[in-house]
Amino acid sequence: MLNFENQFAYSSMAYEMVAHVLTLGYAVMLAALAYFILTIRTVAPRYRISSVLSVVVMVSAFLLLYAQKGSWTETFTFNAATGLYEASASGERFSNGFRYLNWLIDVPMLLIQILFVLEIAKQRRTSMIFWFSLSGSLMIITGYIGQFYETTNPTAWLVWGAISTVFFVHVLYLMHRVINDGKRDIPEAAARVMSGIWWLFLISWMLYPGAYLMPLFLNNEAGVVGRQMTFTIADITSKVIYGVMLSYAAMIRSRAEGYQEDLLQVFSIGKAGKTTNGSKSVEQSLQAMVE
Ligand code: RET
Repeated sequence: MLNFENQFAYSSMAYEMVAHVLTLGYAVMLAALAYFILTIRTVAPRYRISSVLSVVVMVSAFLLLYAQKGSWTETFTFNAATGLYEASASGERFSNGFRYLNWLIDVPMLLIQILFVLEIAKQRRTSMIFWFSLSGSLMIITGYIGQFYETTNPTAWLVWGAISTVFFVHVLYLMHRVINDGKRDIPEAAARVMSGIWWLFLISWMLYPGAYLMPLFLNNEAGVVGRQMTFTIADITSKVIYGVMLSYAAMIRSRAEGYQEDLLQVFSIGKAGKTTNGSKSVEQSLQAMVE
């Protein structure tokens, strides 16, 4: 894959900005991985699948972004004669292709995740899982093919991008409908979080086609830095902030349904002689949960 990143030589500033922004990307994924594991017990068991899916997304994104940073630093080396970072002698090329294959895992996970926090009938959930996975995957696969033509055949690049956009619009349509229907029967505060999630989703997902089209707007060093920055911002919002907001909505729903902290947590705090609510004994707390 001959992405436009391979067409330029970079000033130290541009080279380092890309290296830093890619590092930020995978560092955030690792930090968020800890967050999703540590907060899983703050939601009732029926919502935990959402946190589990966030964990899956974080692990794959961490590994991919780590590899992506390696690809950048291996592809370009400093040339003292020109004072620029240029393609290294190894012949290694920089490719965004890894990202697309990572999305193939993450996109269906992110779309399916919300179905476990909204109120939705089981049968409809199954059909939504099917359509989300199908359209989401086709959107990525067609965009992935388009990437191969980025620098060699602009028409093919744009046509595949347009085909991908058709599936993207379908995903947006499905998501809009599912959020609108699914927030009706949940507590007001959780419904408000869901409305916020819709806007976050819409804006963050639109950044990806923007990054795809970057060579059209800025076919130079600045465009390369801009594309990698856009990808990182999009990754942090569409995966991490989205996941945090979903777990928050799940927390509100859990509390509204009378869910208290997990049994094990009550027990371990109880062992130290204190209880979560300060007044009841461990036995009383456990008894209350059983009832
Ligand atoms: C492509 C190709 C050009 C047209 C469109 C695209 C959309 C990509 C999207 C990707 C979302 C990725 C996410 C990843 C999270 O891990 C494929 C760039 C419309 C929307 C959310």
